Amino acid sequence: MKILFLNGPNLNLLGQREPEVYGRTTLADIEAKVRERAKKLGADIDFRQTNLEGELVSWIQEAKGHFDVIVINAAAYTHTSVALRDAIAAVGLPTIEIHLSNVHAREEFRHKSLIAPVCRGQIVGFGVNSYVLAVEASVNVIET
Ligand code: CA2
Repeated sequence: MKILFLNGPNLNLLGQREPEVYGRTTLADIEAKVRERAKKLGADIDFRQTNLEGELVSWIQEAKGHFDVIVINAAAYTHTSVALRDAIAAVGLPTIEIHLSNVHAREEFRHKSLIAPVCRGQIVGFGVNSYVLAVEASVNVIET
């Protein structure tokens, strides 16, 4: 079982800026929690972050044949990127959309996800645990 975790723009700032919104946990802390859960469930993890939309598109395209599931926190690109949506649809790998915050309880522009219709499901609003829950959802998707 191989799961590709993709993180979009500004998530490298987690734990360093706006702790009142996003908490004090860093992306490295999140990765460690994901790896811990994945190890227990027997899954391999690749965990990446980029601020570049095109890099996310390339990573999604390259995932075919190498990963069973993609988990993506596309950050702000969630709400803007037709390119990401097209890449997810084109590659056809089961993809799970995640967010730390409950995007539906925030500004209206965050209520719309362009990638949601081409994803298997969404996990939003559980903070760091959204990532851990995504490991469990991925294993479930692979096994069923
Ligand atoms: O809740 C999430 O996980 C989001 O994907 C986070 C994005 C936001 O644009 C989405 O609407 C919801 C923002 C990530 C930026 O992270 C920062 C971390 C620290 C300081 C500033 C931004």
